[in-house]
Amino acid sequence: MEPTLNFPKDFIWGAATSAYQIEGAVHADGRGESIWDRYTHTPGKISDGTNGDVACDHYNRWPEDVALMKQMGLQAYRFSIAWPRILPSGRGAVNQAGLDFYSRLIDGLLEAGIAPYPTLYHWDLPQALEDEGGWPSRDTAYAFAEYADVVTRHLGDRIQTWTTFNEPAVSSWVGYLVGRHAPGRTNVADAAAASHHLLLAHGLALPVIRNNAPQADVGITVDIIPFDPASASAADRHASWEKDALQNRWFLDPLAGRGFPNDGVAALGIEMDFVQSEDSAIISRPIDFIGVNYYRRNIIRAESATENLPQTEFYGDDFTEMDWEVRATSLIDALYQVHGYRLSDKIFVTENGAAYPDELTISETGERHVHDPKRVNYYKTHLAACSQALEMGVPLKGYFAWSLFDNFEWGHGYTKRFGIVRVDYDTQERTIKDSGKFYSDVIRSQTQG
Ligand code: IFM
Repeated sequence: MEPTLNFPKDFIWGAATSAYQIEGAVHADGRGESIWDRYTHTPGKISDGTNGDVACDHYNRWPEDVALMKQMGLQAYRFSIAWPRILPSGRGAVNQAGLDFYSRLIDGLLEAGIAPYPTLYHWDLPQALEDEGGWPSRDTAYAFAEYADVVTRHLGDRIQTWTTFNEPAVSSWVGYLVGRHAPGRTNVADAAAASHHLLLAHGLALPVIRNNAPQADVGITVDIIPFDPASASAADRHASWEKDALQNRWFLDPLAGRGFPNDGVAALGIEMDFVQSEDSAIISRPIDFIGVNYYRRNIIRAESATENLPQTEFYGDDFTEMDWEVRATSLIDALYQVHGYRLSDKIFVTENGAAYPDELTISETGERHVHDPKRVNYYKTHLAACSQALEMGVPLKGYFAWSLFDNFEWGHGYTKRFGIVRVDYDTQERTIKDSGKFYSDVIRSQTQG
């Protein structure tokens, strides 16, 4: 039986991308170098040896891309602004050509009847700021507030929803602890300091954005991974809780004014001497919405399992190409966890989607198709979970598919396709996949009549 979807008529239906993953044109019109330019051009960092130099060439093809969004019936487009296009050296001299690009894009979206949902930071720190210490340095938080000021002063009049950061957990832990993302550092104290300064930057930017764009909602997007203990043993529950502390509560607790969770701090085992007394009040300034990115849950088994119970919780048999379990019910858990903080009465799913190795087929009559039944099913089940979460009282206001396009998937290069629109990287041809058509049908059925 098909799951029923029951969304309110004013629910926002969108799709998401980010600057470095789609724009290309990394040397155009005065753009400065970002940490991702430096990282991708360092041999051995990206699995297929590629980079975002050209990506989906969205910088040049945006009019065609906006037309495609309109054709698909999207109501909102979540994209990110590349800091190095606006302030090539991170702070100081403003690059008007960079602002003009986003201004044209925003005008184009508005003319097409699509609401622009810009994010100020989706991981592409100007390299000049990394050279001065990057996110582990407190100065970077103040530089971000200056950048937010420039952007919202110039573009703020046409935007109703600003997001400060996308997934600070990834910037901190993957960029500065695991080193699998730019800038590729591997130091726990640096990573923790980075996480704090990302949150501080968010808090510092809030009044700046509100001042420049008083009409707009301002919020932040976190990536939530629900962790389930492998058994009911104390060891597994403790291990699972610790993961939750560092991935989820590490960001939600400070936003709620509670500071970093004690169990997370204990797990890291470092001095948190970069936290100043006034910071908590800054970080927990009120927000108008919270964005949740959800892809998967993880089952946690304690490492020292000597006193452990037999495993009772197991993964299902459905995984995406990222090796992430397909589990729509855990999206409800993620939304519930965030809702429990009562950070705001508006929650958006700002990313949700799946990578699969789909193929382009061309029919005898020359029609291009991408049949991606697994991705269709992913959206079907996860949208049903959203509908259920709404029924259960989660104030969900919108959903953004990740991603509008196949694009540069960070350390995986172009080997993982998340798009509901296929991109042929040789010709830059776009083809709406079956999942894109399915999503359009959902939008139509939920908004009309
Ligand atoms: O591609 C990324 C995106 O940039 C941030 N959230 C997760 C996606 C899939 O890995």
